[in-house]
Amino acid sequence: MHKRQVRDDTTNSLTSDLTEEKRKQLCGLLGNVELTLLYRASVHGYNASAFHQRCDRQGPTLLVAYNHSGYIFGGYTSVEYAQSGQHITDEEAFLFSFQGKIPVCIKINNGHYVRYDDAGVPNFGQQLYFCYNNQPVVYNQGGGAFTVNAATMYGNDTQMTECEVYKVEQSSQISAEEKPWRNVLWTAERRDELMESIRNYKPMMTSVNQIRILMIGPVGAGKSSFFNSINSIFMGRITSKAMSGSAGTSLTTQFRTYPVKDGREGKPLPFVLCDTMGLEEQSGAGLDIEDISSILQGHVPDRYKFNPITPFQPDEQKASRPASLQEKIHCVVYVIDATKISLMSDKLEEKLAAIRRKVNSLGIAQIVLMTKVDEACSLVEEDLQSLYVSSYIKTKVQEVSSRLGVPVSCVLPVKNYSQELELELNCDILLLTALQQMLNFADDYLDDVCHMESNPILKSCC
Ligand SMILES: Nc1nc2c(ncn2[C@@H]2O[C@H](COP(=O)(O)OP(=O)(O)O)[C@@H](O)[C@H]2O)c(=O)[nH]1
Ligand SMILES: [Mg+2]
Repeated sequence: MHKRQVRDDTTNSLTSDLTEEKRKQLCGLLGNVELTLLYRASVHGYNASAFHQRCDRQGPTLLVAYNHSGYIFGGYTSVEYAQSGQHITDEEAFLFSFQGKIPVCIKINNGHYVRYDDAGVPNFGQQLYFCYNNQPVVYNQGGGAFTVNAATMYGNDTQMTECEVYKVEQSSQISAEEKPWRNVLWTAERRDELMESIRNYKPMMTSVNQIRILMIGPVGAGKSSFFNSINSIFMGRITSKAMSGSAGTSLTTQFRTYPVKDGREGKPLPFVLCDTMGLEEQSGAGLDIEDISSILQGHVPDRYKFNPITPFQPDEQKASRPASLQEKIHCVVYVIDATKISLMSDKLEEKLAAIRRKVNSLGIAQIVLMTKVDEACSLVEEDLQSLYVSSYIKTKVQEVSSRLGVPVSCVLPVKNYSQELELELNCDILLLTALQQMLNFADDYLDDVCHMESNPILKSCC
């Protein structure tokens, strides 16, 4: 199904400068939408009246500008142009610019109007004007509505080669790939096989009896829910041991290590899920990079209560002795909400990048757990088995992979148990596949440690 979604609304053909890839990425910022090209300045004219003739009363629109330096940038407004003579409030408005291959979003600042709805040329926040003076020019007047940097947004090059406006509509049909982009066996046998292989898993070093998996991610991403979900699968019923919820700031403030038992009276399983306080954007709030470093190296005890003001102070005696390999983290899982990827702030992205550098330097395995795939795509909400035919989920996986700098193959989409009262086969399969992959990755890490370790005792155990 390779339907071109950029439709022409005129009888004479109107072609778009937007490549298929960029169009998909821009759609990704807006949800499951279709774009229809309404106006192309080089064809219809760079003047305000040409713009209004074609773009007024068309509902939400996306403006895409191109300049001589090769920048592609613009903005979205969910409120239609109508020359109403009103100040327009639009909390959904944003500016974007492709930085490298990725579109970066700048949301409108609180308490600012997106524009004064008059007969003038298109502008965002009465700050960034397109077709300024009815010329192929972009003009940044400055102001508080958007935090714009003209250098990063369009390379300070104000000469546009094109300016396009697209009508944005919710897609009536959900785009699906013909062939799944990952193969999953959605059978009860597969679930049992995964459970069995996790039960029987043995870390490849005898000095480690349980793999320690650290979950890191913003508040509300679904860290606690992932533990609850895995625990539920092995308990055979829905459980909620780790407190989960949707509170704005971090509900989990303790470092908790959660072992999972194989059933009520069962043996402990060969992994421990470590749940942390959420990552908050601001420094001095939420989990700090120093805290994470201490956790990674095995210095933070279970139930340690984080203090967002001061990072973890290791007990001097203990810190002088390196923690054993069993106490360290063997796999880091970045838990990211699929519905929030495009809106991830630069600050959070930077914080994650700093953590990733730390984790890389220690050689620890890393995985992205992309949660809430059900909320992200209605196709998936209806039927979880559509996950790997959903084009939208595919673009989200690609986006999170490039924003976090991890390979696509390390991004594992899941749906956690959230409101369910009973276990569900498809949910189980995705969750167990993710867990199995974490154990595989941890094995790779231990294998590396084994090779690097000059200690003959450790060597002998491999
Ligand atoms: N629909 C849906 N909701 C989820 C999923 N994962 C988590 N949630 C919900 O998101 C909210 C925050 O989850 P929580 O696990 O507390 O996030 P944490 O802050 O990362 O520990 C809770 O209300 C969960 O029920 C998911 O995969 N799908
Ligand atoms: Mg939590």
